[in-house]
Amino acid sequence: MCTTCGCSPGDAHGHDHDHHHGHHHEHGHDHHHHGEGKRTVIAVEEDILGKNNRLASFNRALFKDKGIFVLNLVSSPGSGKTTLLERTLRDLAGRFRFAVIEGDQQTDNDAQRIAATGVPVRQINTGAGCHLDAHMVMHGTEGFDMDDLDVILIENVGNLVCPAAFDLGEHHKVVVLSVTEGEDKPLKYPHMFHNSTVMLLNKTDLLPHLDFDVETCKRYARRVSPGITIFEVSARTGEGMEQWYQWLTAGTDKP
Ligand SMILES: Nc1nc2c(ncn2[C@@H]2O[C@H](COP(=O)(O)OP(=O)(O)OP(=O)(O)O)[C@@H](O)[C@H]2O)c(=O)[nH]1
Ligand SMILES: [Mg+2]
Repeated sequence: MCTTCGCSPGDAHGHDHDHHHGHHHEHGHDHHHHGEGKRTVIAVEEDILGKNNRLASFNRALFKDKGIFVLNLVSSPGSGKTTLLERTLRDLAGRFRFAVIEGDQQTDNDAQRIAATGVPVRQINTGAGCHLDAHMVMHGTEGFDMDDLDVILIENVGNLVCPAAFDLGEHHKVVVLSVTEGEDKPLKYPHMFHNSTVMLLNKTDLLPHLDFDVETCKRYARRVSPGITIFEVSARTGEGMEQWYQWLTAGTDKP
């Protein structure tokens, strides 16, 4: 069980796709019928997310004030977030002033990989935590010269569940799904895909070795998130990255 984000056994039974929109209120009603213990869990969850949302608003105001475009990359572990970042930073070096915030439970491996591109980076280790929250990101930005940045890229902890619930003050969540994970992930983890503006379908260079059906995956993603923008990319070969760069570039225009 996740102890840091309020995930509770009470969350595990079925809810409709929209349950993350105001679901805490609905839970409250539900659990009146089931006893005091669950109401306490709901109260803690409301409190944690409420506090996070206030800090996210603070971050959002800061990013707006400084004119910085901020993306929150989310995915399961190993989908290729850091590899995508490395290539993006190298390919767009000179076009934008970037900074990166790296979230992992342990190690600064990813921060070291980003530092090798020459971009300022802060590593946040969440320990037992399964996601970044707005407070961590607030501190993560402290070492940056915020007057000297165009784009902040946040790599969240590899986890397709909890980061969906935590607003960091970013402009968009970008979900990375690699073709080795199976087409059905958008249906199994709908909140993450529903909350993301873009899906990067990564590792397309591996498609010849797999029976992954790209069109089925895209259909599933659009079922849970009708407006989602999908780019098929390979962070390994660079194929398809240009469309992603165009989308990113468009977002930097008056963020
Ligand atoms: N073939 C192939 N491998 C890739 C691609 N992108 C990433 N990888 C490999 O996938 C593995 C994981 O990549 P990372 O970039 O570390 O993934 P991540 O999402 O940052 O992982 P965590 O931070 O641990 O969640 C590495 O071995 C990468 O080399 C790709 O487009 N094609
Ligand atoms: Mg990584």
